[in-house]
Amino acid sequence: MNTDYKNIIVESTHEDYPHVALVRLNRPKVLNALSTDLMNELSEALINLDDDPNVRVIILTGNDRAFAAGADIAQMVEASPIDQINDNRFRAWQKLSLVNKPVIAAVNGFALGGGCELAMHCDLIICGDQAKFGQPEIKIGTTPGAGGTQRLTRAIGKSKAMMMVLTGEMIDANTALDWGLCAKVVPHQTLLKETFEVASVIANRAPVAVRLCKESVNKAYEMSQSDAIDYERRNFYLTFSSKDQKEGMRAFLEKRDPEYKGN
Ligand code: CO8
Repeated sequence: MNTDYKNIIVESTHEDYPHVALVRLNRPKVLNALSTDLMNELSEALINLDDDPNVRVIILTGNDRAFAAGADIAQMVEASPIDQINDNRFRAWQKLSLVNKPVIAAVNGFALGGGCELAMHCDLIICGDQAKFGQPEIKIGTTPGAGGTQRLTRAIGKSKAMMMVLTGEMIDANTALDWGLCAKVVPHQTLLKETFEVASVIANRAPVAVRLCKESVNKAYEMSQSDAIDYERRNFYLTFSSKDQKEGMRAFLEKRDPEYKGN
């Protein structure tokens, strides 16, 4: 594992929460603006954690002030379309979609523009009560570019997504909860602890089934419902080739806790 990152901090596993890794965006002076270098480091780190057999769940976070305030405006302001193409900035974003383990966004402060898109790239969002979400690109003369118009619309519906994208105004944590953008709002001081608790529940489930659940839920966005239900059923059948399925069901019948090995 490369620990020599300049824009992120990686903790492979947390001592109190085995199997849960933490990745922190770390450009505090610019509210964790998502430069190309940061995104390249992030995608490399997440792929490495995905390959690490000790890791079962990954938490992605920022700091108290910002999860991330968007793409790095200073890096983009004078760019031409060809500069944008040659920068290959979206290759890193595409790599994020290759991560098979659950990634939880723990959001305190601003999640704006690319920061909101990055949170939505994660499998679920838990936020502190001071968090603010928004797609403010319209205020600086551009549009969301890393999936914001699509993921936001699927998460909260057309009318609310239009309001956010066309006005560029932020919503607060409780609105994000009401609208279904995030799964849980917690006191901002305890965000990481609460997120680790959720992550460790998932980390104690059968890893193969966790992976297949993630795949099946994600198919809800990409396939017709009947095809996705068929896909889900095949994943259900597939779990019956795992030792963990036998362990899980036997443990239930024997009234003991299961011991999952990830096979
Ligand atoms: N890029 C670069 N620098 C930033 C960014 C950013 N996105 N956001 C904040 N900063 C910098 C500020 O310039 C400032 O730097 P300095 O201290 O040197 O002046 C520092 O961070 C602190 O920011 P503020 O002084 O502005 O702090 P405030 O508390 O007054 O305001 C806000 C906080 C409201 C978050 C404000 O900083 C803001 O509006 N930021 C910009 C938000 C924005 O427009 N985001 C969208 C960017 S475009 C985008 O994300 C497109 C995504 C498309 C693809 C993704 C590819 C990676």
